[in-house]
Amino acid sequence: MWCVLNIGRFFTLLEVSKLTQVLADLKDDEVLNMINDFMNNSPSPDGVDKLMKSAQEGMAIVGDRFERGEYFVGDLIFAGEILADVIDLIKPIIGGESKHNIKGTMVLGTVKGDLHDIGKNIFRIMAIAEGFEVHDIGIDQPVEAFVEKVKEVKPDILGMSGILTLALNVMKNTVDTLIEAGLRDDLKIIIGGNPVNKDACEYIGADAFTTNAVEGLAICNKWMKK
Ligand code: B12
Repeated sequence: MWCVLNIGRFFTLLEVSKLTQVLADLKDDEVLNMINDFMNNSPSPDGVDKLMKSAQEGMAIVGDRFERGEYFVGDLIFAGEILADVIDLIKPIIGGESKHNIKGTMVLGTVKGDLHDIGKNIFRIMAIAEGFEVHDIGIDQPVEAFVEKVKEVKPDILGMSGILTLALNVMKNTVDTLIEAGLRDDLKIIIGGNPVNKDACEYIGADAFTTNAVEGLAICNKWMKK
């Protein structure tokens, strides 16, 4: 009941689990057909949130199959391409024109050693649509690149993305270097991606963490109201 009511007109519980499954099975045509149907049926914000979560669950299954040796790197690449196509299709409802008044400024990037950028890009699209000025420095970015950009832009928020476990140490080094450079005090830091959690957040010295772009945006919005 809960799912059917909250998910929007078309995207029922059944379709959500089906999306997870067809994405996990790398059935690109079926995934894109489902997304087109979704877009043609007045999607609600809640529906978009559920879609995103089920896509993430599908990708987690792809990752599990890769770990078990059932999928190979080529399958990871293909899964990434399918998800990128999904993001393109839903961009009109998760993104759009930036709001007229800039709500805040943000530096964003994926840390050194990590090439994953789909999650970061989703967050960027949403943050821009929400009225943030986002300086996305890209993937595989060393500590110095973050520090230099923070020095240059003086953002309200720094967002670091990392999907590999190794990203956590790079995030910590970045925060430590920002402290040494005297750039930490006026900066809010949020970390996002698969391996982040409360312990990692404390270890890194970030202000917040999330594995969900919608939640991340809500946190950033709250910071800008204070
Ligand atoms: C697709 C994929 C790839 C693609 C990425 C394509 C791309 N352009 O991003 C490619 C093929 C490049 C790839 C490569 C590799 N991958 Co890979 N990959 C994945 C996979 C299947 C999906 C990742 C994804 O897009 N998820 C969907 C997005 C939407 O979710 P997300 O990233 O978590 O983002 C959401 C939130 O976290 C949040 N968010 C993300 N960033 C930020 C930032 C901020 C500031 C905020 C607020 C929020 C936020 O918003 C998003 C939306 O809600 C994952 C499995 C998984 N469980 O995630 C493995 C996975 C991450 N990969 C893995 C591995 C091992 C690799 C390789 C080492 C494989 C190899 N042998 O070459 C390489 C490493 C390359 C490198 N140096 O980075 C492992 C990582 C293991 C680990 N613990 O470190 C995983 C977990 C698979 C597994 N289970 O083994 N991969």
